[in-house]
Amino acid sequence: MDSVRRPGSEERALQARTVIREGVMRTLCRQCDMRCGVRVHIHRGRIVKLSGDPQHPLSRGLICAKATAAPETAYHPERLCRPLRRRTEGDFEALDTDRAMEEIAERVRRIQAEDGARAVGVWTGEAIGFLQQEAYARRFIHALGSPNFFSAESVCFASRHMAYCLHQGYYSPCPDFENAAVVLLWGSNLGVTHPPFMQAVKAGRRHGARLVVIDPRRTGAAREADVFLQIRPGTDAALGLGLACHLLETGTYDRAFVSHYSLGFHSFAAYARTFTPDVVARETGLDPGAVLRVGRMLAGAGGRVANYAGISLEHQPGGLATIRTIAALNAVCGAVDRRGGEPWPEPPPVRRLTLYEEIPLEDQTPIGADRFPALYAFRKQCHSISAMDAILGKGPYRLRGLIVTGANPVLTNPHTAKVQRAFKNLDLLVVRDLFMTATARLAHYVLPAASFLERSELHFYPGSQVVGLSQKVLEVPGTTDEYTFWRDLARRLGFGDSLFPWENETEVNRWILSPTGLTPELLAARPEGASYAPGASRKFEQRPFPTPSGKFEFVSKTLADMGHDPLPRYTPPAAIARDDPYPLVLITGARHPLYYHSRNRNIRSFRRRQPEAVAEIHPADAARLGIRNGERVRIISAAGEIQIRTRVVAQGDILAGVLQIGHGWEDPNVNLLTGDEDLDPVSGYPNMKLVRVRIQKISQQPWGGASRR
Ligand SMILES: Nc1nc2c(c(=O)[nH]1)N[C@H]1C(S)=C(S)[C@@H](COP(=O)(O)OP(=O)(O)OC[C@H]3O[C@@H](n4cnc5c(=O)[nH]c(N)nc54)[C@H](O)[C@@H]3O)O[C@H]1N2
Ligand SMILES: Nc1nc2c(c(=O)[nH]1)N[C@H]1C(S)=C(S)[C@@H](COP(=O)(O)OP(=O)(O)OC[C@H]3O[C@@H](n4cnc5c(=O)[nH]c(N)nc54)[C@H](O)[C@@H]3O)O[C@H]1N2
Ligand code: SF4
Ligand SMILES: [Mo]
Repeated sequence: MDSVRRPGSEERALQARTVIREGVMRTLCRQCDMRCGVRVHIHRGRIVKLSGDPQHPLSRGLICAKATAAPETAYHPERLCRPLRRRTEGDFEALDTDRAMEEIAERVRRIQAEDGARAVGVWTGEAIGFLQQEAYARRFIHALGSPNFFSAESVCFASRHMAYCLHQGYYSPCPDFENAAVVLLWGSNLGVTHPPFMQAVKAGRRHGARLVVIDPRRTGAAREADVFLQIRPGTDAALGLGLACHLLETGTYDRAFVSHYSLGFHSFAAYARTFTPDVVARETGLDPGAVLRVGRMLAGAGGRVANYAGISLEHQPGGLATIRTIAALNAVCGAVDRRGGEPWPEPPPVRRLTLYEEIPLEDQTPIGADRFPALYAFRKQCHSISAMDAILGKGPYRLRGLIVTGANPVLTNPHTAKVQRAFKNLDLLVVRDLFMTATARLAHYVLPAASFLERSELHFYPGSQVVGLSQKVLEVPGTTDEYTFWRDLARRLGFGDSLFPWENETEVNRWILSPTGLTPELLAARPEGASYAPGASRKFEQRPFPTPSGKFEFVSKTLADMGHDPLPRYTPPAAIARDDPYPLVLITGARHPLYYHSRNRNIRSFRRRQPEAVAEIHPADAARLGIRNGERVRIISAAGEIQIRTRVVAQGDILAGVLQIGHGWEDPNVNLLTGDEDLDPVSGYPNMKLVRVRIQKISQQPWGGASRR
């Protein structure tokens, strides 16, 4: 986002209305997916600040920097408040909402008449999350008759969700950090990415838990760890199997669990036993003594082991198998559904907004489901990377229209150049956003969206099995919330009254909650949320795992039937040859505490603190290449190139041969370097963490010279 005032954004701070004029409203923060409890302080009809809500069971008063920026975002002078339509000249003109919606409906109708409903898709992003707001979009596109639902989730946690489901039939998004004896963070800097989880880890450590951090970079979490395993990128599966090997060889695994409740243990054990300390050291580059220390910690933990795998493990061509080794290690340790381990969350007994059972559309060829059937089978996600091919006419049929909301795929999807080419090839691109983003600039219509402070939605906390309801705090004329938008479009297309019958979000929430006995009014009075199910451990003793065999499956027949390896197998990262054109390994997207993907770059105080993207580089690599700290360099991959300033980090902060660059910046955009071919064979995930690159000096460019932005 740049600072040029664009049509549609107007000095509109005065028009934004708070629901109360004075006082404090308690709600849930949605600046990230944690949904901490927050207090919104309102003075003379304006939000002045957010503070933490000490009564909230997850966050307990915690609030992070990102949340404090919410008022600045809501009142931002660049915020869109009128729909925009692209003119033939290429620029945008403002129009009223009713007109914009009617034109969009007309263009959807036309594509549908010419090529069928499946030529239209929707794409949702992290900003609206992967629950209720996303479900509106799924419901809409399904009701239209198209299976083509895409979302940022298919490069986010869908892979780990699938990996765990393959073994045990559910995913445990919130390990019991607080009661664990050992916490293992695999490529996850929790203090930055999930602050309330790190708060729970710290509470656990006060009760004696030990912390192991596995990362090629010395992150904030690594600095606090009892053991920091500075692993070679892409080799975590070897470590996971090596730790399982230690438990098997020393007879310290959970024999009762594996013999009564699992399937395929012997095949897995035979394979894991080949990951001897020598093999693990060779693959991972780790000190065998440190790995042995972790093995002993696990052996003595009595199953109170909390594993948390971060996104890096998924953003690799062997990512799904890596997560599977961690799920299997969990079972070998005896951590499955136990206090201090990884609980099996009860799903809330609510109504579903999605229509997959009512309107099965498998016969409509969901995009990517032929190549990555597991992604569709487990997550009902179409493959967002294959969408580009379909738009460019290289899919099973052409995708002609796309409605994007809460996402900025031009910056966040891999292979930006292709995303741009594809989006420019669409007959209809509608983007709903708060700001004129890189993606919105390609749209035919840009619609101003309501921020999280301007809507009310349910949130389910799987760790505590509590449901909370966020409150609408602000109203910004000209914007629409997600529900209102989909309902309006559905009505214009003829299925609104039957499938979007609720008058507003409160009525949707009432319908969703109806089987629970809870109501929106009751939850509004309890900002700390209400329990929907009591917690219980070792539920597998009473009922089967929700897997095809009813057991914990070390070996997956489901995968075998799809033509994949039934065992979680380690694939070593591609070797680097002497004279390799791309001799360095680039990790992209380590999270920054102030930025959220492409968001928050227009928060002035944040921008002052971190004005641009930098390439972290090891001092030995910098010295070898003659690169100084702060020097601008060219980074080149097989997919493209960027220019960026370097940050030569301290010895030990990153492994030699490895670079790191954050994502979400428009210039330089690291996704110009990520390609879309090196995909995980099961999940279809792109490679965003083992990207092979080289660095070139920009000759004679003075340090901090003319190109400083
Ligand atoms: N502030 C902030 N918080 C966020 C986000 C944000 O953008 N900003 N995004 C949110 C979202 S959607 C997500 S998905 C999560 C992601 O949350 P996490 O998964 O916790 O992400 P990070 O810790 O930033 O990133 C990954 C770490 O993995 C390391 N790594 C890279 N390759 C490897 C490898 O091969 N093995 C191992 N062991 N480690 C490796 C990197 O060095 C980095 O430190 O964060 C969420 N929270
Ligand atoms: N290279 C690289 N790329 C990555 C990653 C990486 O690690 N490396 N991580 C990937 C991951 S895990 C994820 S989850 C994706 C995230 O990818 P996206 O979901 O595309 O991420 P955001 O940049 O958060 O896009 C959110 C957009 O929604 C807008 N927005 C904010 N609030 C609202 C709202 O309330 N309503 C609506 N309608 N819009 C709103 C914001 O202005 C922003 O433009 O990025 C992925 N991209
Ligand atoms: S961690 Fe920060 S941004 Fe995320 S919900 Fe909590 S306060 Fe909001
Ligand atoms: Mo994500």
